[in-house]
Order: sequence, then structure tokens, then C-alpha cells
Amino acid sequence: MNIRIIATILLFSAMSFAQSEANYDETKVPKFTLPDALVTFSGNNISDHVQWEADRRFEIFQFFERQVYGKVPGRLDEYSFKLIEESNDAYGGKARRKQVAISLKKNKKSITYNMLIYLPKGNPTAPVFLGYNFYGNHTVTSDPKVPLTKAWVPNNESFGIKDNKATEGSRGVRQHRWAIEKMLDNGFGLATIYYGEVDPDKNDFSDGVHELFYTEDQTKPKTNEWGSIAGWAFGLSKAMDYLENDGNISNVVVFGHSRLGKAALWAGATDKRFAGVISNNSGCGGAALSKRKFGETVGKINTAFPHWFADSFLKYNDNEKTLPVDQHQLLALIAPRPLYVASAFDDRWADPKGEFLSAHYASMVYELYEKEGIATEQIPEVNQPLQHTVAYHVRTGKHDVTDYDWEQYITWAKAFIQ
Ligand code: GTR
Repeated sequence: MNIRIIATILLFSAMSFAQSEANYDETKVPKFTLPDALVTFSGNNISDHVQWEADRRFEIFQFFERQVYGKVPGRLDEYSFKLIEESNDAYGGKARRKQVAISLKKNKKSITYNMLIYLPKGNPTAPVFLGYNFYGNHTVTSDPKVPLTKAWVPNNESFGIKDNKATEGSRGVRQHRWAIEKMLDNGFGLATIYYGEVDPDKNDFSDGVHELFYTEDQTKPKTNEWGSIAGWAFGLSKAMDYLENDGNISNVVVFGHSRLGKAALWAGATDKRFAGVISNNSGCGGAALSKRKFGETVGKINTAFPHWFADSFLKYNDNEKTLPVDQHQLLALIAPRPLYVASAFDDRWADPKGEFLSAHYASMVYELYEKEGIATEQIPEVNQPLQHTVAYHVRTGKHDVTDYDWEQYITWAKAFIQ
């Protein structure tokens, strides 16, 4: 057996061990006080949205930026977009397809990543869901006009991926996670990017977007600087620079599943141009409250994925009680824009109840803007969505993105995204 296969098996067994010995017992959730979104760090009460924006939003934002996800260290020298392919005959003539290469340049170095866009053909403009995919744009569709990604991809035997290179065997393997025809039939488009083209998901900062910003001799970001989640969020923002100028696109809702749900939330918090945000099973470091320590915890995530957050976040490993913020405040940074948090019943590792409570506690900030959030403290029954400006559902089944999820997102987006 080669060394990489052994390493992958070891990593997966360590992860499943971590998952099996996590706390899933509600009676063992520690007692904790949730930091109040409407009381500043120095103890002042916030009573309206003007005060929230002047005195509270920024200090919370800054904490997440410096102590959790990490700061983007400066600005790009240049960025550009190139429409590399366009057609009117995708999905049996239902859709217009565009493929755009996005190039980011700094310090004479550059990276290029590819965005695949489908738009409903009948409409001059349409809102789109923008979301990263896990294995390459060619995996979300069987459309033969979508090239295989040339970037590093994680090995996956059932997708025919070995030596970290995509092959034809992985074309369309993730179609079930992207209800593209449903989106098109309902007047929505999709824009998707392979996240590994922005930053390969490995604990190694020698490549991807981070590397562009290094000063001479630097090999990794500094303590308060960005981890991979912030790098992926930055990639989404740059994609937004293209999307907001595409005359066929009216609005962009940023979407992400799991680790990419964490990235979508941070993108929504950092970039107000996103008209809405969807977190699908984002769990620890995403929508779920850290202080509950249910399922995945800060210590577990920082151990299994040391590159996802800023190094400054490590001091909260098994020390969540000293965190002056919690994830409901990340959600509150998105207010008053529409926000959908979704869980899966069997995905206890992501703590469905912690995701729900987070949406509930973020809602007090939405109320300052007279937007309806999640008022109840009682998690709804499975498959009973609560859809307001803040929306929540827990569906039956496991950690995944299903047609059911997309049906809810589409219904909600029709009602709340202008
Ligand atoms: C898990 C990780 C979660 C979640 C998930 C995913 O292993 O512990 O936080 O991000 O991966 O992205 O599928």
C-alpha cells in the first residue's frame, strides 16, 4: 500500500474516532452563558439598528476577523475575468451556460479559478445561487462541455480519483447535490466554483490564494491572518466582482454545504453585496453554537483541520467558555439580509439544535430592522421549515444536500430575495 493511501486511511479513522467519542448527550451539554448580541464588549445596551451598526457590529466582526477566521493580509495588485466559453443550448436548450476564468494577481504571482454559470434562458436577468463544489465543476453536472478541473483534488476511489487528479470517472458524480433543473425551472441560475482552485484543502500553505500575499521568506499566514475558510470566502467575493457586472444576473445568494457552508457564512458577513446566505449543515465554526460542545468542538475541528481557521483560534480549543463571541453573532453580521440555516436530523456531528439556536439568537438583531426571524426557542419537527427573513429547517437524513433542501431554498428565495 502506498504511503498516501495509508495516510488517508489514518486520517479517516482518526476522524471517525473523533466523531464516535464526541458528546451527543443533551444532559452533558455544559452550562454556558451566551454572549449577548445586543450588549457591547464594554457593557452598553444596543436598542436600535443604527446603534448596532455604529457600536456593536464592527467589534463583533473584528473579533471574528482576527480571532476566528483570520484577516486577509492586504489587497490584490490586480484581478481580471475572462469569459472562456458561452452557449445557449445547455440543459436541452433551457439554459444559457457561461464559463468564466477569474485571475487574482499579487507580488508577480497569480492564481486562476473557473466559475461555471447556468442561467434560465427565457429571462433577461435572474437571481443566482453561488456555491463552491467539493470535487470540480464537472462533478455537478453531466454536461460534457464543462472541462475537468486541472487542480489538486482529494483522492476518492468511488469517484475514480487517484493521484489527486480528476478523471472522466468523476463527471456528474455530485449532480444529486445540485438541483440545477429545479433552479432553472423556477427562474434561478447557479454559479459554482471548485474550492480547491482557490485554496487546496490541505494543511499546507504553499499554494492557493494565501501564497500570493506572502512577503519574502514567509511560508504561512501570521497568527491573526486568514486560514482556508477565509481564503475561500475571499474567492467568493472576487467571484461577486464578476457576477455583479454580468447584465444577466440580478442578485446573488451565497450558498455552501458543510465546510463550504462555513465559508459561505463568512463570505456573507464580510461582503454585503451578497443578497442572501444559505448555510447547509455548516456545523462547528459555521452556524452551530461553539459553547454547547455537542458533536464537533473547537478543539476537534482545529486538530483535524489545522488550516481552516486563524492560528489565533487555537487558544479556544477545549476552552470555549472564554470565547467572548459565539456563532449566532456571526449569523447576526448578515442582518438584515435573508439568511437560511438548515440541518439534517442524523447529522449530530454538526449539532442541529446548536444550529437552530444560533439562528434563533441571531434573530434579535434582525428584529432591530423589523425583519422577522426565528422567534421560537423550540426546534421545529423534521421537514417543517420555518421561513422568514431568517429561515430554518431540519430535514430527515444525513449530512448532505438534497432536493428537499433545494426546494426549500427556492421557495424561500422567491419570497425574500428581491
Ligand atoms: C467534517 C468536519 C466538519 C464538516 C465536514 C465537511 O469532517 O468535521 O466540520 O466541515 O467535514 O465539510 O464535510
